[in-house]
Amino acid sequence: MNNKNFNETTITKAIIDEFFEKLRSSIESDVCIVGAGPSGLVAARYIAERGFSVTLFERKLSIGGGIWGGGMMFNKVVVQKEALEILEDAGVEYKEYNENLFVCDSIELSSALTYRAVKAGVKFFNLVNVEDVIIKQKRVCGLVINWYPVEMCSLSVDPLAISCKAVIDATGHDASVCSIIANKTGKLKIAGEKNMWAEKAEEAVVKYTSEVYPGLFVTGMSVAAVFGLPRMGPIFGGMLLSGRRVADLVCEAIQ
Ligand code: 48H
Repeated sequence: MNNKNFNETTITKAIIDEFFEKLRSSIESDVCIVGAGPSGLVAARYIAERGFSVTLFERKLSIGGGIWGGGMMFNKVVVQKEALEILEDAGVEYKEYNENLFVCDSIELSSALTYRAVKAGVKFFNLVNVEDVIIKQKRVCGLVINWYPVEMCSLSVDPLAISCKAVIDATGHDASVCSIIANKTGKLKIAGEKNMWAEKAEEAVVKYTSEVYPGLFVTGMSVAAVFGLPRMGPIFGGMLLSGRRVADLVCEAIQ
């Protein structure tokens, strides 16, 4: 049987054609987000829903960052009352634990946040590492990207570059993008995350979500790293609220 519409090479062409169309249309975006953990996923969805083009780079194979593991691999996620609206908006079910704390399933949360972002039009690139930024006239205006396996194998392969109006560092504890700017420009200081204090940390991580260098915004655990805030442990409301807050700030800045 010779069916040109359904054979191995046609399948290959379908993947290549569609992937390169997605990549080509992401070379210039409104917003680039680095890191697909809870804060990055929430930010991506809410920005895309307001009509901006959003490209999200995640260096791991899986999307969801630290959500999957819950606390110490017990795959349940705790969220405080203030963040329930975001769970409801994503269609995530939760159970009341006490009047302040609610529990949901980490698998459901990762999947739902990812699905909502995809449906909002966010273009995802997993296995892609952001290794540098473009700065012109003292403003971040793009990212330098490469396949993460290139870095893992220490291969000497030059990266590619893409441009955008705003970058969000949602890289978690690493604050990867902010660290690059701190190291290369000396214009940003990384204070370093402090010891655990859940209630204080949850409030502070939302409060300090902000633009930390022209064109560069920070959300999630990266906020704690940049501003020297305490960590909160396995409670995720602050991550969700920080993602929603950074979406508001970015939309206001680029509109
Ligand atoms: C591409 C990158 C790069 C890079 C990193 O860690 P995350 O889940 O991030 P947040 O901030 O949304 O959520 C933090 C939360 O998961 C957590 O760890 C908490 C609440 N901890 C509290 C505590 O006390 O420990 O996701 C960040 C993502 C990861 O998937 C990385 O792989 C990815 O960013 N990433 N992607 N290029 N240079 N650096």
